[in-house]
Amino acid sequence: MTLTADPPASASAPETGSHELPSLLHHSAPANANPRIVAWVDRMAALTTPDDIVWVTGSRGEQDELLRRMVETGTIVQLNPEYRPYSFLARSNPDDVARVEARTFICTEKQVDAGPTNNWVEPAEMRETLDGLFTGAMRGRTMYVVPFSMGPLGSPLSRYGVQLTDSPYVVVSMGIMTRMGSAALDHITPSTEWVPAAHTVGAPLEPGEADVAWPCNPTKYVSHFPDTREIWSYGSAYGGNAILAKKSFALRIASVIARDEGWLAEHMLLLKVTNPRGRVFHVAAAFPSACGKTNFAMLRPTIPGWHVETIGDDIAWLAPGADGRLRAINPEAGFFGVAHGTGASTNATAVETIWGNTIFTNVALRDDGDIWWEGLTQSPPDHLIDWTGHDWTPASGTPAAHPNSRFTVSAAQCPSISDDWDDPRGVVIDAIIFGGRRATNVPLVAEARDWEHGVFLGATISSERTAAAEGTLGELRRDPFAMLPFCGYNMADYWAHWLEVGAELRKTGGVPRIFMVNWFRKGEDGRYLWPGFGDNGRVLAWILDRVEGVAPAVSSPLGWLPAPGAVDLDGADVSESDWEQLFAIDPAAHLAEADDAEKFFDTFGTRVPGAVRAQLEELRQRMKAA
Ligand code: GTP
Ligand code: SPV
Ligand code: MN
Repeated sequence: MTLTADPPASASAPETGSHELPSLLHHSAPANANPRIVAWVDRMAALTTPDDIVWVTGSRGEQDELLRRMVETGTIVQLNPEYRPYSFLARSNPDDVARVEARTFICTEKQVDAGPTNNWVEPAEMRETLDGLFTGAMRGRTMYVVPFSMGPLGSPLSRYGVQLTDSPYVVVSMGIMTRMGSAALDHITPSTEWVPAAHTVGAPLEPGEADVAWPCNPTKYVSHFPDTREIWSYGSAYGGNAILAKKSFALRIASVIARDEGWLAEHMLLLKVTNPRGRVFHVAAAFPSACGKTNFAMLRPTIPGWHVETIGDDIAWLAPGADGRLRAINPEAGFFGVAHGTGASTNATAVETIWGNTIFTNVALRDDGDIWWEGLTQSPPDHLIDWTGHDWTPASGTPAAHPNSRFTVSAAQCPSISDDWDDPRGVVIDAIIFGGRRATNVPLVAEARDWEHGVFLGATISSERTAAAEGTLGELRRDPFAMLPFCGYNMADYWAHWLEVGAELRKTGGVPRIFMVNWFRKGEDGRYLWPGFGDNGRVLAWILDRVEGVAPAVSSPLGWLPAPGAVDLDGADVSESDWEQLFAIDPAAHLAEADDAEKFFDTFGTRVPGAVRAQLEELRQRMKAA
């Protein structure tokens, strides 16, 4: 394992001798702290000039104190403990409500290494910009030093990082989402690789200036330096923009580490399934943001005999194990789940998970001090305080909760959490599923013909844009492997890497089967053709019966489809004609999609692997023959 190069002294210059550190800042590091972390913290403190530095331990007392102070400053309100014990509501600045993809950058030396799907700025230029923005950015605030582990502490699959932040909200969120604090710091020995992640809300305070509830800056940068494995984030305190362990580290930087080391860092949920015969399977599934990963990870199958347990809901790290099989861990320790639309009929497990000890962001506040959002219950309360802090009634005509409102809660609190969810060896993956949100063309389920075809299916996912990121809702866009906003390098190289990992696994017979699903196909009347949610267990059952070799399938131009009667629809509210429409293939529409996929591939030029191009040609041939 290689060592991380010393992070630069400031964004732009390898050394910063010019800033004098107040002496109090020199002495705040724990005695056992890695000297390179201490040196980096000192340099960043000299750049950002906070009033104070706190090394976060992760203790309960520390969390209490942070929450208490945030209540005092109005950043959060405590919910009624009778209904929602030890839980809080944060209302963000209305201009800071989702990931900012247009402000997310991959700064490689050469633009082609970031690829056409990433925003790119030359590293030296980005360092100069960030250096300017970070100068004095923490004035009047506390800089928190947040050591964290992604993955179980001490697991060979885990990786470490240290985030600096001036947002106590982010500290508490990191405490839920990662293994954070002294225990993580203890694991970062002088020979341990660790990723520095600098974060500021970009809202320095003048002496005596009163703070606002949700400090942030209209200027935003979420910048990544894959070559030096650094993250710098400026101006936002929301979700993936600010909880840098999540998308910035565990996907964008980790995907680069994974490419170099022969594993995969993916936007995937992980679940464990026990079938009626008692056989256990583990499944990884990639769906774009707000397309049902949390729902599927917490699935309660409506068909009897099938039992699902949760391992992760957003990110999976998959690595070929010593036994030649693909093993996966959930690198996170919590869920940052979509609140809006989550209710007893769609995800009862999530509703049970958030009984208490939960931070809610941008949901509505009930008069009794509990929370509410559209979809939590069938009918809304008569009066609420909406996510912007204003009075709301059902007549208001605006959403009470923001469509990207979220809950932050520990994974261990989930009633369906699997007992192997934090197994340091990871779980063996039996099937990989790709999905998207498609009103047309894409069938409910299909099985890839082989790994190469599966990589092609992943590479050509398109999906309707959701509220998880800023942009035009519903717009159809390519979202290969659900990684469009999260791949830290050229997406075409990433496809090549997937092909290589498959070739490696094939040598040992450990290559998992690949499937694609689409819960969102609509009829001509605009209604969903598939009931979804718990009924998705019927599709999962067919997938795992395929893995076991007991489910019949028929060949189609798109791959293997369920043979008539192979999916158990007993008790499902699906008409025969809806079922037919869910699998209808219109060759002309697919040929048009193939042309669109080719245009997309062409934006990557010669980097697209030959095997992926060949799959496109084969698809065309099959569609023309259909
Ligand atoms: P990120 O956390 O943003 O990565 O998203 P996620 O994929 O975990 O999203 P989540 O599971 O929270 O999905 C949110 C949206 O998908 C909600 O609006 C759900 O109601 C909807 N959804 C989930 N499963 C289904 C389904 O089977 N059918 C339909 N129609 N909607 C679904
Ligand atoms: C996503 O957008 O895919 C999320 C939410 O999981 S965030 O952490 O904000 O990126
Ligand atoms: Mn996500």
